[in-house]
Amino acid sequence: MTSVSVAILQLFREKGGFVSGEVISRELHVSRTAIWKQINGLRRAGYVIEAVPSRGYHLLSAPDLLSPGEIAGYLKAKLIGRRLVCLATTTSTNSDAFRLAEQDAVEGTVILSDGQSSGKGRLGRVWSSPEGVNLYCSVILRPGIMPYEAPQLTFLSAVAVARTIELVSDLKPEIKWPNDVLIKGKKVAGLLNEMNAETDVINFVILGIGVNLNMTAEQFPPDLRHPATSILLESGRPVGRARFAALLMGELDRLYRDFRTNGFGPVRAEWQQRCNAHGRELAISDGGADVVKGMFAGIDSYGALLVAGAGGKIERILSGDVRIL
Ligand code: BT5
Repeated sequence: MTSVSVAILQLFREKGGFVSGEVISRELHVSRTAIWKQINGLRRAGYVIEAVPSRGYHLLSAPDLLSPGEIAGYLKAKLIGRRLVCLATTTSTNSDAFRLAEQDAVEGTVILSDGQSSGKGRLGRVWSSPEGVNLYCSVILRPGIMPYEAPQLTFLSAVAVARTIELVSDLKPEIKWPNDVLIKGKKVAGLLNEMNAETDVINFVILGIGVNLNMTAEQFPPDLRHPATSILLESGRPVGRARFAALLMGELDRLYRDFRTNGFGPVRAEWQQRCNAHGRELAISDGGADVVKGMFAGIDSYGALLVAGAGGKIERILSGDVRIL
């Protein structure tokens, strides 16, 4: 999509209703003939645009495309999304982001793809990524923090995803330690953060975010580790992918800029509020019998789950299966 078409779409969204050729021409410094050509290009890409001689152009509907033009129309973020790379397909947006970050891509670059052929979960697991229905994106950050503080950014992305789900639906998402977002106990989003670091400096962090937006029941693989769902399945209404992507970038932007000024405190507080274990008793097992039991006591700055055992002794949990009793 050309930069003029992107700007025309932005004008349609800003002004609403009919926008005259004269206004477009004046604001974008392009001729009326050039506008006509761009409008026809947009129509070929699936946009339905009405043209009435005395009134101008009117955007009636937009395809559910994950294109820079569609996303830019909704995007208000300053840092996150200042460069957008939208792909029709790829192996994994995290791998693409890693490569771009190694080539000095600016902080805030976001890579999105319509589908992924080898979407990555944690520990070598696979993230199911059918085309055209969900959000798969990776954000490049260059935070001035120590490598051991990097898990803080995973918590930040979980809060951003939960906030965005609330913006587009009436659903009440919950966060499950360490990195899942759930709706009614079923996984709707997964986060995979990767980094390139030396002993005491982070070169960059990749926030990998997968959210099941419009996936149907048949599109889920049968052998998932935990029950899974999508926003469509839970709310009964499809979600515009570009709008969701832009709103998510907006929340990431707000949280990240606050994080850089005020540190991890605000993110930690909101994460703890939104955690499904908030105020609950937990049992943690290492695959076999329960090893620790106690009340949820939050998370620490290294990403550990804190559990208050009998007598108030705080245990730090770094891995394991967490059950709510
Ligand atoms: C995660 O791993 O939850 C991290 C997923 C991160 C995906 C994003 S998409 C954009 C970016 N690019 C990438 O290549 N990755 C990131 P984990 O906690 O290990 O969960 C993986 C497990 O969840 C799998 O083993 C399945 O059982 C299950 N699963 C796979 N696909 C799923 C889906 N679409 N929805 C819910 N569960 C799924």
